[in-house]
Amino acid sequence: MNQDLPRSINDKPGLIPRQVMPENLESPINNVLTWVTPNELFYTRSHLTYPTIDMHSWRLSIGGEVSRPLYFNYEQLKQMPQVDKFVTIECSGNKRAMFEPPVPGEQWKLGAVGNAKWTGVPLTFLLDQIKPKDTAVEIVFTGADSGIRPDMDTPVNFERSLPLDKTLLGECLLALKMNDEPIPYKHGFPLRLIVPGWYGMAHVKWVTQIGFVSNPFKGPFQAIDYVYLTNEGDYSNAVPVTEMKVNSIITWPSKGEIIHPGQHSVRGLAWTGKGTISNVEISVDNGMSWNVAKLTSPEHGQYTWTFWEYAWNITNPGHYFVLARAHDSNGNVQPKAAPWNAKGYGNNSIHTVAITIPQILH
Ligand SMILES: Nc1nc2c(c(=O)[nH]1)N[C@H]1C(S)=C(S)[C@@H](COP(=O)(O)O)O[C@H]1N2
Ligand SMILES: [Mo]
Repeated sequence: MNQDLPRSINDKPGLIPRQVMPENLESPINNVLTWVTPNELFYTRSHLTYPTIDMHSWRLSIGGEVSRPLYFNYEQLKQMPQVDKFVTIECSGNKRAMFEPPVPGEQWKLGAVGNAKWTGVPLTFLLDQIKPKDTAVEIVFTGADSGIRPDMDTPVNFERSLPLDKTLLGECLLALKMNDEPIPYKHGFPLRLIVPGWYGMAHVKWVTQIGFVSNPFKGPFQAIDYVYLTNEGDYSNAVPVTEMKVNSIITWPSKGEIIHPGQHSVRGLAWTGKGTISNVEISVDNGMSWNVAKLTSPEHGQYTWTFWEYAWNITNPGHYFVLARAHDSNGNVQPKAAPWNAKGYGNNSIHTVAITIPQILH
């Protein structure tokens, strides 16, 4: 291309505010070009004001329905065996802004998702030192952040439970590091739970308490939020939000891009909760025909996203719809339209990007 061609304008990198108080920031996903999301470009999702962390008195307690509670300080946790895990975390509200009809809540577009290397103590290393009573049915993880929810009068902490499922707990980490740095304050310093394969809400930040409980946990971040509701306010068929669904996004081109004829590479990311990404297909004719993309990540194991790429030779000017559709190893595939739900979770609809190939005659 030898002529002076108008350049397509993309956003400058930087987090995108979706709510100021509490702070919710979206990742500029089209401009994050690395497989590991840099900490400063990782999205932030917080329900309450940031906690005060006093490292002099800080400790992790493990108690509840146990024969004897245990306490650990930060130094003790650092001395324990450490494991690295690359884990992609997607907020279940990611792509909420694309639900039709619109739903209330943070209007996340594509960037409430990131991939990081988490380093910490395997959860079972700690749980193995505990004797839960036979009455225990779940484990509740409590974050140090607390505040008033619009729908409740008294302050609550951010708390979530996990079932006593050996396989699931065996994958979990209590992370002390994110991408080789102490976990940044906004991402849960000094300790955060990592639940590989689950949507973001399970990965409790600022963890200070782990409690075995004898009844299914019904805290507001478990029983009011993070449930799929087919009808607004009707909890009779509420289904809890757990594992991530198979999903993908096109990171290039971005929406509205002007592209000139020639050889181009459509690029993006794909991930799933359970299993691995087996295949990503791209359509450049609004879904009439599909082409297989190449998976190009340094590794594509479980729990992390994969890069994909598709070589597109553009010859004809016009308006195009570019679509990406990911499949996982459990036979799941992204739907044309994810089931609408009142709180706007789990939107894994096929991502469509409209672009223009201009006709410029010189
Ligand atoms: N203590 C605490 N943990 C939390 C939250 C929170 O508000 N408080 N938000 C959850 C949600 S909904 C998501 S998507 C992730 C976001 O993690 P990040 O801010 O590090 O991206 O943290 C989860 N853990
Ligand atoms: Mo979330």
